[in-house]
Amino acid sequence: MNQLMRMTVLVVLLAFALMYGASALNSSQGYSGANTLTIYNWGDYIDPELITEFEKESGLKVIYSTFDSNEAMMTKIEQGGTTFDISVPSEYAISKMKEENLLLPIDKSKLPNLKYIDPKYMNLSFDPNNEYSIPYFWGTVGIVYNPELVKGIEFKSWDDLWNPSLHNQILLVDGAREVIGFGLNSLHYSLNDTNEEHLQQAKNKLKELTPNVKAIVGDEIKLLLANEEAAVGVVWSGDAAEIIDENDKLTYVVPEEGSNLWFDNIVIPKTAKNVEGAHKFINFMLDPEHAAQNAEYVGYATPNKKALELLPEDISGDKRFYPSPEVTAKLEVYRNLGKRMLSHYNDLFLEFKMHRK
Ligand code: N2P
Repeated sequence: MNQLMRMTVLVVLLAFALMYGASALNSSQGYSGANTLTIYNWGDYIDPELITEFEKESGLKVIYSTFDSNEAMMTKIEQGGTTFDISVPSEYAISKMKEENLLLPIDKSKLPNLKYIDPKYMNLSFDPNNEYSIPYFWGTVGIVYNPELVKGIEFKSWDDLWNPSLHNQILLVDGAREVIGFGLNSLHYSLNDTNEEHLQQAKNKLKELTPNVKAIVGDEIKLLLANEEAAVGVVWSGDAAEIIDENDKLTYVVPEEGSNLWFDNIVIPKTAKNVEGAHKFINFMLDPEHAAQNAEYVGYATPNKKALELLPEDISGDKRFYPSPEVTAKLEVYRNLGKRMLSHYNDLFLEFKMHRK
């Protein structure tokens, strides 16, 4: 080979390497453009058929990835290098992301289906006028349990989790606010408490729960409980609904000391490359037929009034998953406690997790 040919081969090889590198980057970091829509959602939080249908209807290719906590999602978006067009944070995370300038405003003129949302889920304090977020699902945190395996315990109170007969029988949702929150609630403190002494008390009380805790897990919590691998779980309401759907021996309660009421809304992160497509997707999910299909599939409570009418009565009338206003009035919504306090909650949760090892 003469020198010129060698050079040409080298240049061609280099060009291929660059092209390969760029496409690898595209798929791993969710680069999107006019023909794609990049969605970053909670695990098990959409009926996959709806994604296929949206792709057909819009002509967009959906690139889908999932997270299992608000904290993980926020860290990823804050770090940059992603191009998510859609995400679904909970209320305190929306408030924090707004503060950090991580969200784009929603253009409501592009959402004709917004009229189907029940006004009681609009204009909540974490996002006045829904400038940055549109209701997706709502729910509670509570205890799912198998009465056959817990010898008469009815789980009226969080304290029932500490019953010594539950040795190695409890699975916990892997969420810092959820676990520290029920620790605080069990002591009759608010789950937004920032008093250091109360937080230490909650952490110490949680440490005493350790012998009863079998594992702290993500979405696999549903399979484990439905298969009776453990008798009790601290879970989000819709996960409980799905578990009970699989195994109707189990039931779900929200303890009487109080618990968390949460709202997950769809947002368009600042990283979006397809803002037009993001609005199309939000409007698609607001369609009552789609919202009903989605609620039936994932088990969570829909804020879409028209969709609720379309759901079978055994779902929409189930007070465990659509609690009455009297019950929800007693529950607390997480407040955005600020960056420092949130990382303190994360540290306390980590300490609790380490204590188990
Ligand atoms: C779905 C998780 C629900 C999120 N797997 C609760 N905010």
